[in-house]
Amino acid sequence: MPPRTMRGPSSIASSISACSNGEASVLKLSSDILWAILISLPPPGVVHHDMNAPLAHYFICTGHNSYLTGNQLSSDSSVVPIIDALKRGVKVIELDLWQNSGNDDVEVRHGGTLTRPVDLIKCLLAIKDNAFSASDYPVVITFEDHLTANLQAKVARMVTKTFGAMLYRPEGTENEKEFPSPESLKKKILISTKPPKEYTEPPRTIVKEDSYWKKDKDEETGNTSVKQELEATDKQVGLVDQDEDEERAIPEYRSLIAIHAGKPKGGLDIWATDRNKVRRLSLSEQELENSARERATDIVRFTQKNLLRIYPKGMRLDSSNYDPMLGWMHGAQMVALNMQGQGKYLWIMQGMFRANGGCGYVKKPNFLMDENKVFDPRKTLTVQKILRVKVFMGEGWYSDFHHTHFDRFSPPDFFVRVGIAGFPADQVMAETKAIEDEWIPVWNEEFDFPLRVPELAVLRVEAPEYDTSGIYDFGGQTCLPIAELRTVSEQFHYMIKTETDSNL
Ligand SMILES: [Ca+2]
Ligand SMILES: [Ca+2]
Repeated sequence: MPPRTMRGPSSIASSISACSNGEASVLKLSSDILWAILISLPPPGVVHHDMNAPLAHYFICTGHNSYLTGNQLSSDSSVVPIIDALKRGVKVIELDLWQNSGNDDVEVRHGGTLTRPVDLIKCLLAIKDNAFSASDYPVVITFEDHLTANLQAKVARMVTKTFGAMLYRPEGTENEKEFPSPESLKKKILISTKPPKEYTEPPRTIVKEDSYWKKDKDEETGNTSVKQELEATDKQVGLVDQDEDEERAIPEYRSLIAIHAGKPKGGLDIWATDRNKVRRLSLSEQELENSARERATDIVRFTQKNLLRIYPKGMRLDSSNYDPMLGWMHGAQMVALNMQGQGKYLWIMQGMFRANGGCGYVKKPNFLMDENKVFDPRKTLTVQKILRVKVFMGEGWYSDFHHTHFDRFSPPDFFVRVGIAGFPADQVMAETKAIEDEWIPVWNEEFDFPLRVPELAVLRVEAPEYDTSGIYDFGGQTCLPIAELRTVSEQFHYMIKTETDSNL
């Protein structure tokens, strides 16, 4: 999606393409403060969290419908967004598997929509080649599988052949008491999906595609399709050797699954934990919101051992996003955002995953892992820290943008929005005054942000360009994980390098 420009013929994208590294430094502080920030933010690539805890102890950078190039209804499927995501540190890739029109191969597409497919094998090869470009820590592929047993067998062979020794298969028992650590899974690929046994009785046949809205509701329950499968048996003609292949297919496919997904059956509580096995549960943002009202501590307890994935609700056809904080503050490891979108929630996610060297895994704060005193996100908390941010000056626009990009007849009028994304009580945005007609504005304003949960807080900085019309040009933004910033003096100072390849 090209960046939305507020007005004027020249886009931010074209301004950016003139920059050698694809981003521009548009806000800079003086050289002594530059030094301060260099020692206070660990450099990219330096992993400094303990990586030996089970996977459930980490927030994992997660994409939703990773294969879509644009909106959720009619855009193309392609390996390009998968490769981009992996290069940006996404470590959980979602693929929706469907049979192709010839019923003999597997393709990846957004079922029930007009999105065009891409072959599964291409996706697998793209993942294989790019899985570890951001870090060596493991990549999880979540399959949303709408396949017949024959095709599941085909997927099993394809996955095994493509990844070979890279594929992590749990040893011994199928069910693990806890997940392995990212450290022990370096350079490994993990498959996560529902085990086929749960929904192969009655025999699995061609499944009618759920409509997108229906799918959203039933996506992860695994029991959707049984009724529909029965209804669709008349479409079964053309499948060969169903029974024999099916028997072979199930163990083959099942043995691929490193992380079992699904909801407990038989009316059991979805948040029930089992001492002897761990699993992955997947909920829409809406389902999480609803459940969090009554079950907040149960969710936090669940996520101490099990994995929770949150996905955007079905109404987000434009690939927009939701606030990832709700998931994170309940311990959800895989908060899946549409990576092809834009906007503040994606920026916040990018800010969060700048932590820990940008390796795609951020250790959850200790308070979320305390089994004795389970954290209750609904409780009123006291302020732990006050973050003081001084917005000093900005520089770099003059060389990075055309001189009439912002205002046609005068230099630009930048102001800065600065604030906090995080725990609801910590969320706030403040603004500096606009400095009129200055390419190198000096604001020199200070802001104090009281933080109740500094561990989850992300500093947001945006630099809009003011206009009397009320429609502001985008001048740059950045988000930084506050947990990674160390105090270097009585005051916090930031040299802020913002990115101008996004829109407000
Ligand atoms: Ca102006
Ligand atoms: Ca202006």
